[in-house]
Amino acid sequence: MGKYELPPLPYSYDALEPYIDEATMKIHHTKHHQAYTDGLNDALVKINALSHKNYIVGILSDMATVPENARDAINFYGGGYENHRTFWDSMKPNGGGKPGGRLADEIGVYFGSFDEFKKKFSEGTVSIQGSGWGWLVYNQTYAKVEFMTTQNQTSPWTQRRVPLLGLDVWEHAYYLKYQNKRASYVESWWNVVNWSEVEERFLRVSS
Ligand code: MN3
Repeated sequence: MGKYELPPLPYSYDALEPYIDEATMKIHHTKHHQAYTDGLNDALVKINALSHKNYIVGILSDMATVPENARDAINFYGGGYENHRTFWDSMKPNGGGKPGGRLADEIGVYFGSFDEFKKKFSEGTVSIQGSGWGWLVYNQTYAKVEFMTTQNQTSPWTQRRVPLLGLDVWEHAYYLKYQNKRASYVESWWNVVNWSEVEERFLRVSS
């Protein structure tokens, strides 16, 4: 595995306006995501990356194999690297609406309805103490979709869950436009969700 590089955004910095502003997107991508990417590369050097050739998702899925002195760093920077990659791909201009197909059925089965899912996701994510992420994940052991939150940059992969949709509620993700109003940010964010991408992810891991 070579060095990780900051993945390009699949749209322009102002593409998610007015829901997520250009300045926030630019800083979030070029400064914060870059810092996680750099931190991941540094952490991999420390553990001798040659012995950990898997893509970061494979490493996060099997943290017990990571030397203890680097586990926190891999969890944080590796999680941050991969979480943000998932996050950018989970959004698009003119997004929003609802999922269709088999994912819509699954959400109906496990959350009751799309509206109940949305309520659970929003409330659970808004109420994270401090920094973290809200997730729609796939639990491959029980073959079901679930909502979960993680603290800081911990990835669902470390808990044997496949991330399908993730929402970053670190203040750096919304403070410029929404200040302390995390709930307003979360409510706006639904307008940029890229459901077709989330559906594809679900189909890849659930069949
Ligand atoms: Mn972030």
